[in-house]
Amino acid sequence: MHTPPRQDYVSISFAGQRSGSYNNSKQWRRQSCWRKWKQLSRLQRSLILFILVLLFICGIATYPTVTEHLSGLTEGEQHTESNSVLRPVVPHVLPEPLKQVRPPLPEPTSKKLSNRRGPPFLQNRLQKKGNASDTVVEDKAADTKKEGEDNGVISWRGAVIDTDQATEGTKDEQNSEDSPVDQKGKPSKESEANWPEAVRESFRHAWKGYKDFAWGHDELRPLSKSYSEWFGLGLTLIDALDTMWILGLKEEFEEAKAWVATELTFNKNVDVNLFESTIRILGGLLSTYSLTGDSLFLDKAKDIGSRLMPAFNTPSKIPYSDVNIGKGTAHPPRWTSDSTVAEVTSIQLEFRELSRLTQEPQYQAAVAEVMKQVHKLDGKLDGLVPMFINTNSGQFTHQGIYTLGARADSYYEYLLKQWIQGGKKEDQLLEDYLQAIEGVKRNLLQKSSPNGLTFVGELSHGQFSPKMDHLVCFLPGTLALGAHNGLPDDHMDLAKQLMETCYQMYVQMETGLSPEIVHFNMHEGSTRDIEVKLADRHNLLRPETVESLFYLYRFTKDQKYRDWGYEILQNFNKYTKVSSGGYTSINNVRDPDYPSPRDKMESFFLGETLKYLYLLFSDDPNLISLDQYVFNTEAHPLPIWPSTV
Ligand code: DMJ
Repeated sequence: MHTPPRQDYVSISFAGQRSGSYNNSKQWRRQSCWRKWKQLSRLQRSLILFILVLLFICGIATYPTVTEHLSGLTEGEQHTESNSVLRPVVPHVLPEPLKQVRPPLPEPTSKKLSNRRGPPFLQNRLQKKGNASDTVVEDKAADTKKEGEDNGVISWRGAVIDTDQATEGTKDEQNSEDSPVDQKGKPSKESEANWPEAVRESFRHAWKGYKDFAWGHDELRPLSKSYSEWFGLGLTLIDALDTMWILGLKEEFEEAKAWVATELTFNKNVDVNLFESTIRILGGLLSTYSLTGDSLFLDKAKDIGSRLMPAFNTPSKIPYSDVNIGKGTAHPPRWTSDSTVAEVTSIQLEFRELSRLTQEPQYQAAVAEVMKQVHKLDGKLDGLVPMFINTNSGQFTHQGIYTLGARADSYYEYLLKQWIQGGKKEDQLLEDYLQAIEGVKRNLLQKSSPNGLTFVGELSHGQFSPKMDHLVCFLPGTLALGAHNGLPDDHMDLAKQLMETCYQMYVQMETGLSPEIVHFNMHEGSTRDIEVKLADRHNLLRPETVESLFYLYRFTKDQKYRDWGYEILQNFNKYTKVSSGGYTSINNVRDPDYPSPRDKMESFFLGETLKYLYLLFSDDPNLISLDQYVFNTEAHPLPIWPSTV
């Protein structure tokens, strides 16, 4: 191989043009540049690349806001998820100022004054919460073109609105008698009575989008007025069935049921994720059967349940992550033979219930075997489990990392809930749960600075990281449920502390919506408790915080939990509602002017988030009594088994 002679000096002179007549065609220019580049020595090329990288880094460092916008846009393109509407302006529940005077709509050419509300100090609803109306958008017209061409314009509140609705906000501002905030700035009792109806309204709006643009498909893409497929099984429709039943939306329920009866088939050559299809589809069908008694749903549950069983045909009996429900074959992800610990240990409530209803023991036996093995495994830390498990060896892999967030979260939830489902008899489940909570306290629990928020961090090979996923916000609810079922009182104390933290993850953001992940400050002298990295600023309409608010309210009757839930609902309406129907995930919870819609409505927004909000606001404690039902991790209530003793 010929190696060019080494040059000990740097010369950035380019070789002269070769023969051949010059023409200014794109191709000629491309070839010419490439030839010149190749004529440079390696040192010259490295130097040029180094300078370019340096310039790039300087550019990034000098213009953080530019990079922020770029990041938001890029992410939005990659993930394409959902969006928001001009709703009647629902004033914040936050009571100051007593009477909110809203500024007029900004001129499209106005300069951006500020994007931030100042340091996110510890807030509560008695403090004034700045909102989108404090800010004036600079590049509204550009944004409008970019994202809203077909859907209207980006409103001054960051929501996407229809052009012909653009006066709705001012109309609503005039109707101050509709305000849910009374003279003292507290939610008035009268208005609070309307909160369940507000959730029903949100559901109807989400359903309208799904029905108009995504009917029978997995997920709505509300901005593009289309849909996305994951399994091709009408995921949102099935996930939402029991929510419609619980919310009393009879008409909507009946049309969805007709689709299940006539269109839904599982005889499809399609790979589905075992965990996701179990919690959303099997769980949704079982729950709807239990609420309605309609055998249609049980038949469908049996069908999908039996089609998922090949996942357990592995050397270790720890199931594969994916199953082809048409072919009856299963496999791990392409890149590994590992499964996720949370996934293989959070399908038990559903398969156990399927066995009980069908009197066919194989479903329960398969998932019980998984629990039995995980119970005995080495590699736990004080009851905390690693995130991966190998389907060949049945051993934990990637050991030494412990989290209550993604990939481990619902393992802990299902220990407690299986124990409750089975009538509190399975001691091993309870022991594992209690040990794990002690493990959380010993290894993952810390307080932030300056305000001492209690949070659950992560541990990686002995190193503590103050990172907490929004997913962890299921924990206050689970702890409270345990305490309600006779577990130690300090579980309830911890639940309350963590609930406050999860609320702060919302209220300290400029949109009042939580990011996907936060980092807590622990150093003395920190000026704020919560930091959010650029890549973590998205909100997927997740349910965990409102789920926990529901449990906390049910067990304590403390009004603040309802108020917090109502604030969150208002902010979903303000920043994620899409005028033509549906709600969207957003990329940036820190920018109320442009939260950057992702054009996707996850099925759990209807399956979980709105259901828990409705139950939080409902005055009927017997509407899905927590002494009769246990919610699966997708918010599908399954009956607690009647005692046979
Ligand atoms: C849902 O599918 C379930 O709640 C699951 O346990 C976690 N992820 C989503 C919601 O965030």
